[in-house]
Amino acid sequence: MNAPRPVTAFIGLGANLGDAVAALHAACTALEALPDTTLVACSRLYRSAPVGVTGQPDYVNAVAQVRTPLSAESLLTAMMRIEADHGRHRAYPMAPRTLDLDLLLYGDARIDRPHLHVPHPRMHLRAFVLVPLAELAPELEIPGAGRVADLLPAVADQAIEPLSELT
Ligand code: PH2
Ligand code: MG
Ligand code: MG
Repeated sequence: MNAPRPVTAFIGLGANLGDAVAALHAACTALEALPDTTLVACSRLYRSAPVGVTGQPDYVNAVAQVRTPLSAESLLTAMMRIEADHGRHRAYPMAPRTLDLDLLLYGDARIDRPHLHVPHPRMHLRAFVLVPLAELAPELEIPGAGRVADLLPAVADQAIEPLSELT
């Protein structure tokens, strides 16, 4: 049987509990270590105000681009293992987290399964996804939502800033 053809996927990284910067760096390293997977790029790290929840610490967010022969399901399973390795507990929906990895895009696939929705259904509404993604792929078309750079103005009111270059 032929080896599966590699796909370009984008993964959103976030954390707002514990050493978030260290968790995001470690997550990028762990993504690169996945079978036959290349970490093509990782955006800068950003500090962002929590979206959709109140009374939580700011998040650190980034986006990683990988090239992988793993299926979307296998990639998701591997991402959940990386979250668990970093002490992720699912206390309640939207609870502060030590590491959150979200599969944003898997090639140009549109996937709707109970635990896997690709493109991520809210990614085009969130500055903490679009701003780091625009650093890597401003011209990228999000299936069903539009071009990344064109979606930025609508989220310009959401607080987000790059962390110092030294982190
Ligand atoms: N993740 C959430 C909910 N809200 N807000 C920011 N700024 N960054 C996140 O990663 C984030 C969020 C649920 O996963
Ligand atoms: Mg998330
Ligand atoms: Mg998640």
